[in-house]
Amino acid sequence: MTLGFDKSQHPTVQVAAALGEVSRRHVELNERYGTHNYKPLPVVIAEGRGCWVTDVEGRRYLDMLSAYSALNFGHNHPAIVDAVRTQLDRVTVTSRAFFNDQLGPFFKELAELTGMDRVLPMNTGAEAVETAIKTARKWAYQVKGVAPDRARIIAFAGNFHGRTTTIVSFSTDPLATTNFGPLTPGFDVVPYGDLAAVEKAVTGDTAAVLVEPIQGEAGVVLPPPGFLTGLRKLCTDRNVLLICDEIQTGLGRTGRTFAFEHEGVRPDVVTLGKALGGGLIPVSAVVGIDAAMGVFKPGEHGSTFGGNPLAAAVGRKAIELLRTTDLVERARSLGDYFRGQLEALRSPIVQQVRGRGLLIGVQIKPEAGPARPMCETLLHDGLLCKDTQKQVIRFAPPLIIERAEIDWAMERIAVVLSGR
Ligand code: IF1
Repeated sequence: MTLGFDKSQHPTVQVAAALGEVSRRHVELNERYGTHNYKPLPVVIAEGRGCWVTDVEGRRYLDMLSAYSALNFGHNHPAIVDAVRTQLDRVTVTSRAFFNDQLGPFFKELAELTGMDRVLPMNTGAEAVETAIKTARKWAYQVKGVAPDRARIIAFAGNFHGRTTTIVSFSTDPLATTNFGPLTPGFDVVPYGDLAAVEKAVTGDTAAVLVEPIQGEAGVVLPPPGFLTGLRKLCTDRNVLLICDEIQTGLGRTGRTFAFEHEGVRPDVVTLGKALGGGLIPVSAVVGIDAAMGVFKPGEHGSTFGGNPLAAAVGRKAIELLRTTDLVERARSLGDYFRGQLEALRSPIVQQVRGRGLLIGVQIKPEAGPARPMCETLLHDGLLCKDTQKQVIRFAPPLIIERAEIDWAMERIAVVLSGR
């Protein structure tokens, strides 16, 4: 499969030039005026609708990344756009100094969707995780009786929970931590999936265990069966909060409304984000049991935009879509189909196909080289996906994807994974 240009000699700008003059100009602006904290694939997106996006040259691509699960409902879902348009004509930001007429219903509908008692609304995923950390610490001091400033939280190697200085303090990725010190103390990191290690790490000062039910950035890594169940029992027995970070796995992505449902586990606290904003605006939240969320008193935590009426209206529509359509079931059945198709390739360069629902990682054998050039080839063939951990191609299309679109993608994926 020739790409029509020898990308090995060119940085992103020249690669974009091969895609078109308008693309090149946009990439140049990014290169010149933007910080280089990303190395995007060379495509300049101008429009999106459903599972498809169009670049500045007018070329169409099937989006199989979904902005890392922010686009579970696809680009510009009509029902969500309508909800935004309606709210735009009413009021968008009020601050929490006052009540607004969207937030109470949003609280109720999100608490019921998650089976939790209370909601603390924020904007980004990292803000939700930071809020969950503060919740756990406050609960440890006020409820569990941990001595001041002694609370500890257990996290897992390979975790990704956001990019603030406190969150990267417990990252095991040197890219995330190097030169961002001094790091925040109070975290114990143990191997993902290792219950015995968690048991050993728990002390009287442990406030919480923070876990991704499936590790996304680590390369779509599933824990051993029963891991969440074991964590639940351990946390209950040792009076430790179980916090599930469902920012990427939640809201239908893995074929259940929340990934913790695969084991029938009920966490104490859940962080949500990404698709909660319907693919239009940043909406996140911490949802939890009264014992945890009840620790906050007025003035102890907040956010200018957290809980704004526009965000609440979008969140309500996202919840309504999850409840009234077959999106979650589609994620399960089409995810099983897609993973089955990938496994049926019996590709000589694939080490493993992993995932649940429409969160899929294809691990490429080291001898076949890194995954990025394969993503670039797929881009050239009209399919957007992204590599992670160098050797994994992540496929996470919007949950509205059709089987025929998966088949269309499989024709292109089969060529790239043929190893020829
Ligand atoms: C980027 C990764 C995925 C998350 C979980 C919290 C957050 C995320 C489980 C923070 C965010 C995003 C961040 C985005 C790329 C993407 C990502 F590659 F960075 F790791 F999905 F795997 N918890 N994940 O996955 O949410 O503050 O970003 O709203 O940084 O480029 P956020």
